[in-house]
Amino acid sequence: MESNMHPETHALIVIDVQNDFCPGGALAVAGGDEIITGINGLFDNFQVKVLTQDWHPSGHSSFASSHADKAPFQVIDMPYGPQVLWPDHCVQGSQGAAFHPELRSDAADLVIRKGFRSAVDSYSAFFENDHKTPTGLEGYLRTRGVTDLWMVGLATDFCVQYSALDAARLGFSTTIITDLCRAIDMDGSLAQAKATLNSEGVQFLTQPQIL
Ligand code: VGL
Ligand code: ZN
Repeated sequence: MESNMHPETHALIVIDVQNDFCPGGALAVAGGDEIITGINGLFDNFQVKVLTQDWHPSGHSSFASSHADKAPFQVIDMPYGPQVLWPDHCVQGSQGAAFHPELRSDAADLVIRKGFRSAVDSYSAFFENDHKTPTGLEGYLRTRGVTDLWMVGLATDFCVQYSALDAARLGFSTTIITDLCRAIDMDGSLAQAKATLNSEGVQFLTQPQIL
């Protein structure tokens, strides 16, 4: 066992490192592929490894194309609150929904899919955007005795942020490894995310600080 191996109470949570969020993809995040080598290295330091996968049916309600006269990145009111509309992305079974081919996805213990209900989006790995419907990840982590989460992936200001906020609120000690994330950053969303995460007790570290 490596000397810098985390205990089995710690989990690495890799958020949405999928083709559509990487350069060339339908909802590309700038530099999204730059984090993959670092994430691959981290798999060797964690005994609990979870990947999330954004996994939408075609015609999903978060797609601008599902709404008349709406364009990507506009915001609409859904029954559960405001919802940003996105280009069609991560359609179930598509190449865009697949993990980036360089990600060591075979190393994962669990792949948790989210956003598969047509009427509600799911940014967080724990709850859908109604903040009520669970994905099941909390139960998985608790039954494995996990208490501390280390989060990396895409995008810092959307799925990473909402996953980390829910994790902290559920009582997990939660750290975002900032240099192994990349942001969409629309209308100041990254600065807003950092402020909210700080106020909810989520910690920020960089990969060199944890190795
Ligand atoms: C994400 C927008 C839409 C993400 C997923 O992974 O951050 N963002 N779906
Ligand atoms: Zn999505």
